Amino acid sequence: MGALLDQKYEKLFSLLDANGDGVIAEDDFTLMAGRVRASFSEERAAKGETYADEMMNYWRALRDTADADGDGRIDRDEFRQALHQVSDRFDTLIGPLYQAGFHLADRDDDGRVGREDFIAVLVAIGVPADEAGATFDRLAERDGQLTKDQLMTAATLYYRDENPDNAASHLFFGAL
Ligand SMILES: [Ca+2]
Ligand SMILES: [Ca+2]
Repeated sequence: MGALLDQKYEKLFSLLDANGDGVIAEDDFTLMAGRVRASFSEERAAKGETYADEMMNYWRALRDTADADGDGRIDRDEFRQALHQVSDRFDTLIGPLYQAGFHLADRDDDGRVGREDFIAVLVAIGVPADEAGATFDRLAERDGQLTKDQLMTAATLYYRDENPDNAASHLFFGAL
């Protein structure tokens, strides 16, 4: 695996280790799911639930792939190896999480997401607001809206792509 993918997976690890204890475990996902729910009003409670459910599905896929000794904890090395495998099944294991995130941010269900709503979702999973805003600005159209296709393309590249030219995707979760 190349250095760029390693850097991106390291970034993901630091976000997913929400309680910062150096391993990824179910409590990290419970914590993040709670933050996402807390960040969005009643109006989006159902979408927040779906997003939290997809987060847990993602966790289970990681655990089933990575946690060879079954202790429920995934360290950095296990995570890197597992993510490589899980990424090969992006459409079924990871894609649904990003789709749920998009729908959560798409407040009026018109298939486009504005800047503030995009930032709110990324902030809820631990990305600083200024970096989330920069991500949006790199990905969105000039009219200030992001489509699901744009989001899914960037997400797919994040997990798989090693071409340094695709910086808008590589910097999805902020600086590497
Ligand atoms: Ca942790
Ligand atoms: Ca919208």
